[in-house]
Amino acid sequence: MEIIVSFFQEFVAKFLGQAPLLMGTIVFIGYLLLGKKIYEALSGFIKAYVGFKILQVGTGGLVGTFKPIIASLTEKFGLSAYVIDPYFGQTSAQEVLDGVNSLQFVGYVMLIAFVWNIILVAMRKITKIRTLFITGHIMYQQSAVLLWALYWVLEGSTKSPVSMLLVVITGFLVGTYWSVMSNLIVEPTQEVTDGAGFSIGHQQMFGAWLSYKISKKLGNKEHSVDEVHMPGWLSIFNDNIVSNVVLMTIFVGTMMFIIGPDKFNYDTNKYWFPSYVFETTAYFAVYITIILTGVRMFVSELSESFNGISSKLLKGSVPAVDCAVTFGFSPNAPSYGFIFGFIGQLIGIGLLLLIKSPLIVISGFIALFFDNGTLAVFANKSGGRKAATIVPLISGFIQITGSALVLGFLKDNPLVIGWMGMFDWATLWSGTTILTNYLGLIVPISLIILMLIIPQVQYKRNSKNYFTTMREE
Ligand code: ASC
Repeated sequence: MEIIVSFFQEFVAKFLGQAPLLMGTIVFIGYLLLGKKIYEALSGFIKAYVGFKILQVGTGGLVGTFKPIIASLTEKFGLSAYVIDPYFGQTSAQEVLDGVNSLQFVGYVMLIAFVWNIILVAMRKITKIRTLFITGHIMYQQSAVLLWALYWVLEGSTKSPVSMLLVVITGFLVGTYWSVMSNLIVEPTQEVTDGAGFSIGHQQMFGAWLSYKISKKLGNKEHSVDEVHMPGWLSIFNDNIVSNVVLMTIFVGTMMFIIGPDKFNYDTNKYWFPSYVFETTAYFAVYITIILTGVRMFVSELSESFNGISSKLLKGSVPAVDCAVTFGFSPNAPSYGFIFGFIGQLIGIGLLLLIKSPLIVISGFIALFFDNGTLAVFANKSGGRKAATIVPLISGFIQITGSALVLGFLKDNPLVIGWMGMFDWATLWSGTTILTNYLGLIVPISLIILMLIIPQVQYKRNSKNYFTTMREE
């Protein structure tokens, strides 16, 4: 077992966790299955690889530029607290599990979950699961955080290593979540991406589905955030570069002025503070444009070549990939998500301060932007601008309050510095952890069974297109 797990961990770290390599390989195999020449398949590999790398340059740039600004803002107000950010969640999990000699069990959880996902897809005639979750870094994060949370509420007081029973149940739980939730979001993702042939494998699959569904009632999808046709001089906002830069200059620029010039490490020989602020906020549009370029490149390869896999190898199956890929289909929605998500989070933080909550939770950029940005993309598709405003506002509030609730059960270990904070983690997993604290292992076990019913209901409702077009009628 040890050897299998260490081999698998290596496979995750160096292959599954390296999205460009993984995507390139999938494209390569897909093209070969479609009967293309080897040099055509190779050219597809290169474009998918480079396309995904470009996407990562964009997302990495956004995180690198804006994360420190959010951090300085909270520092300015003397808020030191738990941070909701996937890497803060992951670090807490690693530290706590390492403290009880159990870090290696994260690999076991991930292996069980991955194999379980493959089995569910292989048996898709019965299980109705079509999606293979392949976002490697998220697979690790989620396995680690869930193992930590369930361990702490069930076995934490023993201070002994995680029990094998819990490792196995967590593995099945995580694998069921990957399979069921990425499968749930197939149809909405097909609508959002105009049938690009992939699904989302990330931290807000349930949230994005919910967002897509309730947004139908919240607004009009014809009034898209990407087609704002303003009259007169306002028509400059019709361009997503202009609107992103203006919005971010007002919003993030204000934050930077509040933080003050002395807190920024910029070259005063090259910049006045306002020109530095403008350059920083303009980077938002720069990175969004980079993301769009990368997404277009890799999606066009993936959607064509995956036909080879879904027609020859795993009939009617789709890969579930990083949420940032959807940003390429709605360039304005992520900024709506970020801005209104931030306001929602501020209201949440305000509430915690007001009720003198024993613990304060503060925003991290990744949850703020990637999570709410994704929810806004799905909201916009079914409910336009109005939904893309309301959904992130509510989601931001939930991210703070839901995370504060679960941290109340986990904070007694001094190694804990934060929680994931993404929508599914502030709702589904926060709730599961709290219920497990009171009711025990029966909660995760029941959740596995309950989740597996969802694809059956989906299939009943849409059996005609379920394994073919994957689009709602
Ligand atoms: C996460 C996480 C990241 C980002 C990235 C968004 O949850 O761990 O690195 O979101 O996947 O593209």
